Amino acid sequence: MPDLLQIGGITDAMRDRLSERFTIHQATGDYPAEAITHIVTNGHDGVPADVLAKCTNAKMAASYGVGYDAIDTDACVERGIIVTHTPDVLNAEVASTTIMLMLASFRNLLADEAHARSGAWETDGNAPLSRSADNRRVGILGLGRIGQAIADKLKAFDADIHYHTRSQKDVPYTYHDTLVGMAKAVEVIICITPGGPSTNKIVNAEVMEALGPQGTLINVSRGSVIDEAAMVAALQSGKLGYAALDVFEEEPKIPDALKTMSNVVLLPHVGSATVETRAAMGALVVDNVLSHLDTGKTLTPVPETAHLNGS
Ligand code: NAP
Ligand code: 8YV
Repeated sequence: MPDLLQIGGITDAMRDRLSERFTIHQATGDYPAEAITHIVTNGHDGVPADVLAKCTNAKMAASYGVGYDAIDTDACVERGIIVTHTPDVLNAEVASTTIMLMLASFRNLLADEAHARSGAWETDGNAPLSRSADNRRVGILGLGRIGQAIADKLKAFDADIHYHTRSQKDVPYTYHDTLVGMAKAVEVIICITPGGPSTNKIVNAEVMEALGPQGTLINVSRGSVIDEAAMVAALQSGKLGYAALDVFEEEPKIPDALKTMSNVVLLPHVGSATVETRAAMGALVVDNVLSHLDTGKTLTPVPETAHLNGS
């Protein structure tokens, strides 16, 4: 059987299917680098440069996740390695997580839950009023597969939807050709672009000040998209009102300052993390690997390596 390198965790269902066709080696142990033909990884671990250098016969790397900013696709193309990811199967889940963050922030879900659970309702009376999540002007930074799914779900809350991307889309929402321009026009910004150099810290102090003291910043994209230090400062000074965050610059580390702020909601990168959606993502990873093994072609190559499909 051919040899496959596993970087990071995989589900039992993935292991069961892959082990019928491959000998699986763990990247954390000793492995026969030159025998490795296929690599399975994820959006956090990527494919480290030393692994790429050692696995001289690798032909494909399948990533468990849609975002692949942790993978050096230029280096993979140079080596003729096709990279796949898991688009679309997680759109609805990440959109639900986004709505959950928005509701938690606007409706004080966590403070109110603590008020009920702690007995403070009996001793101190009613919890303070929260902000309505309905009829808000919401700006989506990145209107791709997931951004569109978020816009669809926001319609249930009668949101007035704005967006900023590099190129205008054929959609009935208000387009802004600058991020600062969008920030001035909306009450909420939802970040859902890819990570990587083109989006690095594009949500900077100027954008956050434009969003303003009543503004809410939601990030379900990558921690790198927001200037995290500037966000902490803006939240502390009141120049930015609220933040609801699933992703961070140095995961799994979260700046201590954020952990103590009552105007912040924090999640540990769980945008797609349900049993059902992770099963669909895992199945697509394995489908890609087996399709490559059997036909030389993959199902969902990342655009940068798509020209290698079938070659
Ligand atoms: P996608 O379909 O490729 O959409 C990306 C969108 O971002 C496009 O509308 C694109 O439009 C826009 N964009 C790209 N670069 C930009 C830039 N520099 N400035 C402004 N807009 C830019 O990707 P997707 O499937 O929706 O996934 C988006 C990202 O979500 C992933 O890459 C991943 O990082 C993140 N994600 C997070 C979780 C989580 O658990 N929190 C789960 C899944 C995905 P233009 O090209 O026109 O600019
Ligand atoms: C996962 C994600 O947490 O798909 C992505 O880009 O960020 C999430 O779905 C991650 O990639 C799993 O490895």
